[in-house]
Amino acid sequence: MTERSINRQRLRSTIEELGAIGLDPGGGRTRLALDDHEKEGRDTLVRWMRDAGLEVKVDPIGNIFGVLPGDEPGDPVTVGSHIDTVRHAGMFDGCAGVLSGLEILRTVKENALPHRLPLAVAAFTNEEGARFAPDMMGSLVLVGDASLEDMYSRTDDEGKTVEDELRRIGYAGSDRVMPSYYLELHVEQGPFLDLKAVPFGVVDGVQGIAWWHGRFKGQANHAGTTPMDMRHDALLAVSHLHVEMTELAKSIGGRATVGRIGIKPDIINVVPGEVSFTLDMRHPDAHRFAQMKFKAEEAMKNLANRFGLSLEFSKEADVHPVSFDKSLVSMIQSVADEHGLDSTHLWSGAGHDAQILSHAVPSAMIFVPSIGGKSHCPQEDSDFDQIADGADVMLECVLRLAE
Ligand code: HGY
Ligand code: MN
Ligand code: MN
Ligand code: MN
Repeated sequence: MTERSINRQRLRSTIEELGAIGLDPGGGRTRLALDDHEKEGRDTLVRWMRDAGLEVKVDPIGNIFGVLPGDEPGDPVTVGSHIDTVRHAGMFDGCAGVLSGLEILRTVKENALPHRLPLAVAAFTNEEGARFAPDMMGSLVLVGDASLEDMYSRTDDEGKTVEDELRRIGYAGSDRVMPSYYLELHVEQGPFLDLKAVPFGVVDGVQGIAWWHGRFKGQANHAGTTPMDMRHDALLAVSHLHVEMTELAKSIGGRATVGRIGIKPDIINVVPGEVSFTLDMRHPDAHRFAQMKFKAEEAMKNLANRFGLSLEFSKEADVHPVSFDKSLVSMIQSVADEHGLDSTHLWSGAGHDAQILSHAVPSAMIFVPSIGGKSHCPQEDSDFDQIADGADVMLECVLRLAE
């Protein structure tokens, strides 16, 4: 290990220690944004930041920053990601990036590596959107793409608001930190690097993401007495929507997912009278992305008419495809080459805070392979040495940006 390389064992142990918070009996861990387990994760991260001698700052939407002052004042070169998870998640999604960032700042401080600008490691609030929509909420508020008031009012399935939960866990801060540059290390969460057996991904951009919450309302009725042509079956509309959007996505190289449905009255011998659903649509090309969004809402309306249903829906997220800063992308590429790492370029299928930060500051990402291409499940797995290799590249980039 040289002074310009991170402590691999310490990085591994912090990822494993954070990964043990919120463990599920059936496998994986769950730290939904602002719940008690995520608070425990936040408290642990803040303790580590303080032990490392960083200044801890928390902004009004609960984004946490650990700051290492530079020779001069200024906006910090920032590395980060998120520590909230989906349900039954792996231990690497988000955490690999935050803890690589923490390890980078520890290494800089311990070895007194020179940096004119301040450095920061960030953990953004509610990147996943699994409990409160939209996803990437903390970074959206930071760059001004979402208002604090609107995000504070968002509720979970039990009607609890973001504001109440932030205050309850003690993370409604008043600091304000705006990065000068933003880099994010993340596991790929898809199969591309693993299938190509390439250990390092240089990310060119992130595809667009749109989310809808919707509800079809028809007529609950008797499963035995109601003729098929006299039904107003809300589940039929959701089923058709799922098939139509799947076929559309396949035909134009996008992604479509119906991740949640709620059936009422949800009884074996009753025609579903009301069905709530979510729809997640994605595409890397701006025009195709716009086409998918138009087709999604057109299909919902057509299906409501076709089956004699009422329809209500709201768009909960709408983030355009982004290309990362070209000079940062080429810096990452050349540092990876200097480190002798075999690398390849790719686009991100998953949304990331870097997608949002890139609206305000030069941003870019490093990907580490996901073994078997799995993520958002207990089977998520990555190689700790490959994560450490990525962190070493990010350390070098951070030092060059801050010099
Ligand atoms: O949905 C996403 O792509 C991210 O994991 N929040
Ligand atoms: Mn993530
Ligand atoms: Mn995720
Ligand atoms: Mn991310």
